[in-house]
Amino acid sequence: MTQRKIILLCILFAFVTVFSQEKIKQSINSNWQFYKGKAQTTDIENGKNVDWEDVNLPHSWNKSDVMDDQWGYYRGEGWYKKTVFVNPSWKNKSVYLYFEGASQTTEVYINGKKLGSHIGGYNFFSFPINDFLQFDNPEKGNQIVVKVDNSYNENIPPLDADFTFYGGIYRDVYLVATNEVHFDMSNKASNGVFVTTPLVSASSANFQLKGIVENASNSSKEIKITTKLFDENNVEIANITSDLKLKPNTKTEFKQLSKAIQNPKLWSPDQPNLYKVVSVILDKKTKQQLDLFSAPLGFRWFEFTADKGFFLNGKPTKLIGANRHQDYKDLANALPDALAEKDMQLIKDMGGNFVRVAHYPQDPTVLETCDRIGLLAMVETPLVNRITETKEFEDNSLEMQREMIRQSFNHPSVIVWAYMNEILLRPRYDEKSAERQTYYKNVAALAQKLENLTREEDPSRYTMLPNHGAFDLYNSVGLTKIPMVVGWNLYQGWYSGEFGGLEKYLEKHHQVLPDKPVVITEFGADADRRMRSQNPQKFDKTMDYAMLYHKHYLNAIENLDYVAGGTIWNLVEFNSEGRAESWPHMNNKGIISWDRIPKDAYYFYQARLSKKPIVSIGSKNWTHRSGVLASENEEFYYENLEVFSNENEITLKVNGQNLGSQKTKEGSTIFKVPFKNGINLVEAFSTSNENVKDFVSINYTLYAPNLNSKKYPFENIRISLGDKRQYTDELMNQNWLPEQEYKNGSWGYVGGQVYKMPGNPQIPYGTNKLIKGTENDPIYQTQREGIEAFNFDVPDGKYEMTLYFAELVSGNTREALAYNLAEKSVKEEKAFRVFDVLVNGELLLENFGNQNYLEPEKAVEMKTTIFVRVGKGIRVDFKAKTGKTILNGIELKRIF
Ligand code: GCB
Ligand code: CA
Repeated sequence: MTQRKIILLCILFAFVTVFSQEKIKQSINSNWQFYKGKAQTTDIENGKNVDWEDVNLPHSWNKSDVMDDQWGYYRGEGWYKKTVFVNPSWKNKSVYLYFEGASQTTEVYINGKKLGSHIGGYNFFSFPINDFLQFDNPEKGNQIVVKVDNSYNENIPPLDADFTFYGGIYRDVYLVATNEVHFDMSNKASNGVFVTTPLVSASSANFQLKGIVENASNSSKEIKITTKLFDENNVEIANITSDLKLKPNTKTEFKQLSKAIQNPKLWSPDQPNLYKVVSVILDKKTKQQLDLFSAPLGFRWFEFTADKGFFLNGKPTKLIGANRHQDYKDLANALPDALAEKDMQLIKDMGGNFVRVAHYPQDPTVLETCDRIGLLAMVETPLVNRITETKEFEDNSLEMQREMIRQSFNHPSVIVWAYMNEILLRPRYDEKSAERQTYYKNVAALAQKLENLTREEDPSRYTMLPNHGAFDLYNSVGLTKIPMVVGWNLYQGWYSGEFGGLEKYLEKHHQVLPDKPVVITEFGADADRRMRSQNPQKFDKTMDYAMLYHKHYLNAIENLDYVAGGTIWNLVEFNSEGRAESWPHMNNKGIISWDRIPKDAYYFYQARLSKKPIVSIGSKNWTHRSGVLASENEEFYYENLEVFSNENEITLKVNGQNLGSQKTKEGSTIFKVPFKNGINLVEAFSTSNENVKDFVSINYTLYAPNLNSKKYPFENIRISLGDKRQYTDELMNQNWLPEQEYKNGSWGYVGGQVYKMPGNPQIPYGTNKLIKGTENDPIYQTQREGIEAFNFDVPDGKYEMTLYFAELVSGNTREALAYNLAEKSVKEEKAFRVFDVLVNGELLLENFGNQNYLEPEKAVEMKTTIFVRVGKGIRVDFKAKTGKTILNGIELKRIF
């Protein structure tokens, strides 16, 4: 070997040792056995009386029972079992078993001995396992048994919330092995070293490390900790060393402060410049490298003010983004990391700069991604709606907050630690009772403890408490004074009042609490992507009403200087098993669907917030539509089509024809578009740059108002009774039209009223009850009561007609939903109705009603064929015998 080669090799070796001596981590996600149910630990260990199912992690046992027709989902025990084979060389290492999360209590056994347990469904946890492993018989391996339980527990938050408490080991699990001398692995599953930036300005900055080194060996050690800072090109910027003497079996604290770094590259959402902190423990005697710690470092400073909002690195910055729930269609909360990463990218691509990780800490990928792509973040512990006034509840709450802070400490994206969401929404005890007052005091006392703990754990960040819109209550209980920033979840124009109530509410905050910075931590409106209306109404759950809502809120957030920012509720649709909705079990306020398809509101925000040129045609995924012409002589059906864009002017082409150009205003412009029957190609582009464009093909079915039209020959039609919206059945891409009154030559109902459920003042018509036996709940949830007839003036021929019924009055009382304060539980009288249905004078259903087919809240669909002769058309008569007649939907199809 030449000398040059030797030098080269040495350099290579030095490089490799600096970067490769991190802890050994092995995920052990594959090939677990799972059993859902109660069991004895010994039976699980011996495999007796247990029907195993093969699963991989991440895993949840609530993937399907949260969406079925039964209320409730499995909340109980689940058992996992796996044999792990540890490297024989690990005998002289410290080995840990590390969980990124399991919901909600976990007990772990190894080789028949209890290893430990953890409380809480959303934080990481780990255990040292050396004393439990066997190394003598490597082929035998080590049996790990994990019992997870997601039962309700009055001492574990969250007690009650508008989301589903899925059970399972739903994040990654690892084995971790380190040398006996290592950075602390027993500090709440954090990485044992905490990085801060005591001084930061545009001209200079420094950083500090605080941590613990553990010596798990039986001999004393002399070590050197070398910490280096590298920039994005891996150029070394700073270097700190400390010498430590470690006694056998001890933990030793250390602290390092760097010199000032001149002109640091600052971290911000626009320029997420990340440095790398790398610390290495060196054995001074053997020169062996023992452990390595690494963390991202972003130099940034920030401030919340009560009059001018938020500042990042000295610049006024409006925080705008979204909340994120962690579940996904068909996966429950057990998502691959890539999907968590994708959600953050969706906020980024929308032009957002902020995420509220709510209502609980999430997968580590979330904050890793925020650091890297540039999103500011707030994270919170899941104390939601109410507390339990016990020492145990308090201890668990404080411990969760402590775990959260330590585990996510080294993420430059994090600027706020929060706790308690809408904690006064469902207080205990009678409103006027003395116990209620004591309860409020206890809530405030717990808040104060969480606040103190947070400030002590991390004085470098802000604290926040997000409340529901009951200003005076929170203020009088003291919850607006305790945190550094107050968050309000505001739904004016949705759950309550009008849009303008938002500004009034914020103005009140500003007047009464002139020194308290404010963020709108939630705002949103349900948007069922299957429902549209050209005349949207509050609470009709159409995509169109939600658009109006978001437009108002974004303007308010941008225009009010003292408002630091806002986070949309929610980035994504999420499961809330107990929700009665147009889409049962779902909260569809997400601006992206449960399977991550953006809705119009997403494109609207993108047009308003993104700096990239955007042109997006609205309602892109609504590809099959219907329209009723004013007369059969017309060629086109005119409908509004919105284009979202941050370009100045948009040109629209429909079926190759230029429809002209329109200026955009506040991120959008609405064209009145002539649609022909059949496929329409719509193209929109920026007038000044044709390459910034979008296109969509929309299949229109046009109906002539007269069903005997030669120009638009009748084929089929679907009508939802008691409804004002258009509905799309997603399975078949079929449209349902809103009802209309019968006119000669056309179709429609005769007589009756639109059904409206008592007890929910917000729903403009229909009900929100879950209708069993259908995926098309909205068709059944709306109804015409007391209907006398339904007519189709179709030409002669053979037809198939389907009638859709559901008894909406059940006599069951369901508790009003917690988050909807206007909703009341109403005890309904059980309905009793009997009626006949006649088709063209002949009895189709005799004495139809609750005593036979019409069971409460169940879909009843009935098909019949009709031969129409001598120009009589179809006349369906409904004749009441007892109670009122009903009809929920009707469909007609021509056979020949
Ligand atoms: C809220 C809650 C959130 C709910 C949301 C809603 O204020 O904080 O958990 O999901 O309202 O959609 O009702
Ligand atoms: Ca209906």
